[in-house]
This record gives sequence, C-alpha cells and structure tokens, in this order.
Amino acid sequence: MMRLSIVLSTQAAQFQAATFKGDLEANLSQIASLGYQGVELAIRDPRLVKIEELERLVQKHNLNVPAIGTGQAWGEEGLSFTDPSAEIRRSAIDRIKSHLPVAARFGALIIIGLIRGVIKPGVDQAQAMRWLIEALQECSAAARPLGLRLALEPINRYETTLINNTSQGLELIRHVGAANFGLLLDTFHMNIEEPVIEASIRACGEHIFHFHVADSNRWHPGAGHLDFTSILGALSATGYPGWVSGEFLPRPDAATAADRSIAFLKVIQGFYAK
Ligand code: LER
Ligand code: MN
Repeated sequence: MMRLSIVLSTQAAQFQAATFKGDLEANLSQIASLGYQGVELAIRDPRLVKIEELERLVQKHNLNVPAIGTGQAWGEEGLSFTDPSAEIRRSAIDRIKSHLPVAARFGALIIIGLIRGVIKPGVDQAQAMRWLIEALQECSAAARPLGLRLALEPINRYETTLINNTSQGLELIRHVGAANFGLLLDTFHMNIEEPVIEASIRACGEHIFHFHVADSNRWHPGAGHLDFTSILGALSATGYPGWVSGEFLPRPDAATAADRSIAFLKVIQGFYAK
C-alpha cells in the first residue's frame, strides 16, 4: 500500500516547491494533523540541523521520514557531482555521504536531485557523465553497508542538462550498477519530458524507489490537468510499495494545498487509509 508524505525544508530555502518551510515544530504538527503519515525532509547540510531535536519532533508527531532531499546544496551553495572543479565535486560527494547517518536514523532514502549539477561550459557531455557515474557509485557503495538507498530524480530540461527523462535515468542505472541505486519519479517533470507518463512508469518498474506528486502547474494534485487516477494506477500496478510524496507550490498557502492534495488523492485513488 502506498502512503502519503509531503516535503518540508528544515531551513529557509529558495526552492519554491518545498511545500512547507519555516517553523519546524508548527509545520510537523500541521502535517500530522492533516493526516499525512510521512514527512520528506529537505536538508541543505546535516551540520545545520539539530538531529536529536528533529528526531524527537518527528516521533512526537508519529511521522515517518521516507526520504531526505539534498538539492539545496546545489541551489544555495553550488555543490555538484559534475562541476569542473575537483574540489567542488569532492565536496558534493562528501555532503551526500554526510547525510547517511541522518538517513540511517530514519530509514530514509537519499534523493539525488540537482546536486548532480548541469553540464558546465568547457565540460563535454561524456566527461560529465563519467563524473556523475563515479560519484553515484561512490555514494551508493557508502550507503550500502547501512542498508540505505539512493534515488536519482530525472529533472526537466529547464532546470538541468543532465538526466531529464526516465529513459536516460534507466540508462544511468545500468552504468552505475548498484542494487541500492534507483529512480525518483516526479509527475511535474514527467509531464514536461515523458511522451506517455504511464508508459514511463511501467518501464521504470522496480527501479522506482520514490515518487513526487505535483500537478501540471506544480500546484497540488487536483489543481491542474494531470490524470492522477491513471498515473497512480500505473504506479500501483508496478507493485510499488513506497511513498507518494507531495512536492508542490504552497498555493494558496502550504496548509490549504496540503489539505486539498490529501483529500483529492484519497478520493481518486482510494489507496490511503491511516
Ligand atoms: C526536487 O525534487 C525537484 O523536483 C526539482 O524541481 C528541484 O529543483
Ligand atoms: Mn521532485
């Protein structure tokens, strides 16, 4: 059975689709009271977070942490696996490894989103892919003894030049060759890049480790023109046992969007029972 979580940033962030940010305790309390069973934590740098306090609050509100998002290290600090500077690439790999002890506490998977980087001027595509594959192999190997998984998110062409769609994602998985490395699919990006969203979900099958939902306009599901009955039906048919995590704009505000999303998804899918 799939369960619902929603993205919360543990610190202020430029990324707009982290639905909740700001007061951690108030947000966790609100997320739990809306009926979510999980909270996906966007953490720029684990050193900025009081982990014991975070764990206490998450437990207090009876929430799971299915995944940890790491993209703010790119958004706020410019760290990436594919930067021409070896020092920056090393910092990006070390940053991902520094999330492992936090992820281990919660049994969370680690998201590789924009920290993969973009193809910078003067770097050719093949070189960027080699750096990306090596970084992912190193991080997957470090996660494995802890029983942790990593998921790379295909992200639309307007945000990155590396791995925009699921067929590139599946090819990357073959190159990385680690059983604990898979994909995070996000309906907002899929709507831009995939010819047929449901067919891509079927093609990814067991490689789907995590799933983000937002509607076509990146508002909450139900606010745009995506067919979530069909999309989540296709996901369910793959046998996906994981979480469906809301990552959408806080419009008209975070609580209203989160509330509308859960109400909409419960009705259309009927898969969610607390
Ligand atoms: C992060 O999960 C995401 O979907 C990207 O759009 C981040 O920019
Ligand atoms: Mn996403």
